[in-house]
Amino acid sequence: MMIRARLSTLALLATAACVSLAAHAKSGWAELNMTPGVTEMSRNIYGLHMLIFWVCVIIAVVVFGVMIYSLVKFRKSKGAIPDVTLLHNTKVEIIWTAVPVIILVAMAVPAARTLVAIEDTSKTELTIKVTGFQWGWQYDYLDDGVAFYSHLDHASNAARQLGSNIDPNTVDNYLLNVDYPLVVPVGTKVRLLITGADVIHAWWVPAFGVKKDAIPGFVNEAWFKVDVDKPGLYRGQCAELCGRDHGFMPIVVDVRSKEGYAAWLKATAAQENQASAPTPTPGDAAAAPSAP
Ligand SMILES: [Cu+2]
Repeated sequence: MMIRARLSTLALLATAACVSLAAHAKSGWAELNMTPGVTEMSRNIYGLHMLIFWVCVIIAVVVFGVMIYSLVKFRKSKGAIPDVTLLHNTKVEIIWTAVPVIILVAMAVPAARTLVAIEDTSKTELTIKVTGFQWGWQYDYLDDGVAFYSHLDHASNAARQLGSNIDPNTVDNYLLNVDYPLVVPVGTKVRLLITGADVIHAWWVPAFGVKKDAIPGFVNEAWFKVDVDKPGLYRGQCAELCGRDHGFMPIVVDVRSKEGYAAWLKATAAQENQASAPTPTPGDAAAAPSAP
């Protein structure tokens, strides 16, 4: 009776799992998986992830298959009697040691190759310093003298306030939008120098396959090169719990055509120069030492 009750509970759980999986299948399997992204590197990472996922699936099917078959076929109630001559078998032990070692080495080779490529920041064409702070990001175009802060956008910030009475569902890209996105050109190897101003943050944009810690006192490097035919807006978030407003410091990257980027850079540089130009004020004149 006890066993039958347990079996029916198991069957119920299995049915529930199937139903929830079917519901997900309807909304698309892609939602459950990593994104292949929009860079060659993100596709490599995705390919590696799928390769190792399927290796794990095959191993699980074989191992659990043999185990379940043995449990059912040779159970005590069927009168199975252990064969003592099978308690030790050197040949079998060598096989089940060697096979996993070969599989592990075979997986380590492509993984190591991809890891080395991720760290290869040579021949970059554009360098941007990224500083995480509580709570936002600062982008500093080191070669072009353009720098600005990027915060959570106004609409999300208003809706998130306690008692705002604004339905978050009415806000586009709620908590995933910023006032000033990072702007980069397509088809360009962009190097990021990532650091932190106060505590540890992490700059994470899944579509680029980039996730790097922003640590005060350290400069971490990362790079990405967006496909020429994939301009657009890409979103990410801080990926290191950094304090009260950790959930309110999203990342938006605006990937533009090379011409579009050049125009943006020119306009932004002009705007920033104008803003920082010293303008004499009456107060300054009064404070200046007067001629005797
Ligand atoms: Cu954070």
